[in-house]
Amino acid sequence: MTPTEKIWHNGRFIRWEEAKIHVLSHVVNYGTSVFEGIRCYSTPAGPAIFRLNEHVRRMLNSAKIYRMEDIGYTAATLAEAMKELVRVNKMDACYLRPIVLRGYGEIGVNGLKNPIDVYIACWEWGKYLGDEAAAEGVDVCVSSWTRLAPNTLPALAKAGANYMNSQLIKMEALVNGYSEGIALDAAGHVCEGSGENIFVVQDGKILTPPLGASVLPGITRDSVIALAGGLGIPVVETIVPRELLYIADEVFFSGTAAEITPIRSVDRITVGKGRRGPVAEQLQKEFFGIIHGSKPDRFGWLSPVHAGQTAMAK
Ligand code: PPE
Repeated sequence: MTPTEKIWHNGRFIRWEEAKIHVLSHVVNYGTSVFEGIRCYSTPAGPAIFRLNEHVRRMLNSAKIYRMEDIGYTAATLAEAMKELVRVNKMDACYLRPIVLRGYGEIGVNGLKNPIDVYIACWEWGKYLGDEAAAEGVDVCVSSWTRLAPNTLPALAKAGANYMNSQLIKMEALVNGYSEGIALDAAGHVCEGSGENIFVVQDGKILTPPLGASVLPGITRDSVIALAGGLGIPVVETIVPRELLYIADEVFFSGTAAEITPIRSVDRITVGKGRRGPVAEQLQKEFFGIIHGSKPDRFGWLSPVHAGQTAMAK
């Protein structure tokens, strides 16, 4: 990671190096954080943040689930802060990481009396699953770890602590020579990757596990569903059995970091033709077209960073 100049902290900009917290902060000891991952893309009309308002809303929802009802900043303030951060750091394309955490004060499990701190950082982040992944597809495994069971850690919240489970999935996959792991939910059905939602294509239909199957309500997932609708490809949110991964025509991931990444094998079983399939390719074309400004932003997904910057491709 290459540092940028500034980080937003509780309403003001501080130097990257200054963004430090005490070791006895609640978040360090008990994992008390909720966060987002957002991409800002370079378009011919200037930098634009992808689905900014949806990400801010999800972060506030995550905070609410953890009884952080009032984090001290409105959705509008946070959205504006993110645009300002991109401007202040003179970035064109970057990844934004807003994080809300319980800071230093009391010690003990109850965090309600600890101060809430809000930070937003940004930096340049390249391809999440490797440079060739979008075109070639990745080799993944089904994890031996189960995703968060219902009513344990709430999956609709994007909380730091959830990523302890993600880390187990990811490390196991990497150590065994895969790019990523797919976790099953507590009932043994397909859930999601360590940092991606998952889609299966069969007979011209797209299937994806429903909210409630312990998946994160992915914003790229939502975008894929919208794009598929536009292409006339039916999407069904339904239980996906593990073995469907092996016999599907196509399987692919979606996520802010991973964007749309085809999966070419699962557990060393070739998926479809063992390379990016036509549905993933069509969806990528639509997705990359919009984010790079070569196709009209017909869903209003891009928030321009600079004032007066309007002309996305029409
Ligand atoms: N599931 C999980 C568990 C997840 O972490 C992500 C995003 C998604 C689904 C996709 O959600 P969305 O980004 O809203 O489409 N993972 C983020 C974290 C990556 C990281 O390693 O850090 C991301 O893609 O930014």
